[in-house]
Amino acid sequence: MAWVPNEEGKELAAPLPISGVSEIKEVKLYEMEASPPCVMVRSFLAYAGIAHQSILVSMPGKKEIKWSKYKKVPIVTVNGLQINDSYIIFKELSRIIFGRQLSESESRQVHEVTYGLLLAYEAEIFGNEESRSRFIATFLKGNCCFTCFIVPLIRHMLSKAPAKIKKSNPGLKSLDEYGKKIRSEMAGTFIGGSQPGPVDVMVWGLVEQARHIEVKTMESWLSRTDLMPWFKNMDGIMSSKKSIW
Ligand SMILES: N[C@@H](CCC(=O)N[C@@H](CS)C(=O)NCC(=O)O)C(=O)O
Repeated sequence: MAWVPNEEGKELAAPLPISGVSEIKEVKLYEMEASPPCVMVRSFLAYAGIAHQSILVSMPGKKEIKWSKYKKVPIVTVNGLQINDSYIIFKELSRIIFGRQLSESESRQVHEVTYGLLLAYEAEIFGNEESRSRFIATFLKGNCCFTCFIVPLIRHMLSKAPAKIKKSNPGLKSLDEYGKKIRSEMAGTFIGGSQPGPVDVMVWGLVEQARHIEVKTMESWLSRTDLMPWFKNMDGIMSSKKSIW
């Protein structure tokens, strides 16, 4: 049967016909370098040591994903099969990388990071003029030739983002509420237990994105939510992996 890519937030019609990392022949990641969900997915590939080709998608035309019905990033293709949305990408790749289905609570946490923590973080950084500018500086990599007209356009779009995010996610909680919940659910040294699980990599990716664009939002969040010791352990592990930048 022909492969059917998923819609945002929707499960795949069928699982990837791949059961282990050794069966992965080719991975392409369509992304924007500083986009938080793209950074999370890139972190996961780095964590698992899966080589991939990065295709930077340029705004506003997104010509690199003209072929796709789904128009957001990240998009991943594994052996030519397309998966959309960091939530589904994490769920699907977790099965292959960890060699098991995620537990019900892990799946819920992966969902809560994509549709909670990540959005609360975006609403916070895009609601602040200085962090918006820092984001734009990194975001424009890969769009250089359009820089002149793109900067005001993206600046305008991003300034509207917090209101848009809150309107489409009326139940969105504060960054700290998500952090405290994660802290209270930690199953060991890591969120996933004695070893990192997918949620550890996702949250590390968000903190790393903030560090890369030089905003303090996540660093102070780690202190306020008592997650700094966790982060240091996770950062130690990620420093032994291929850089995501
Ligand atoms: N739920 C999706 C959200 C993806 C998303 O909103 N991506 C943004 C970049 S951070 C995008 O592609 N925006 C362009 C657009 O919406 O046209 C995920 O987690 O992957």
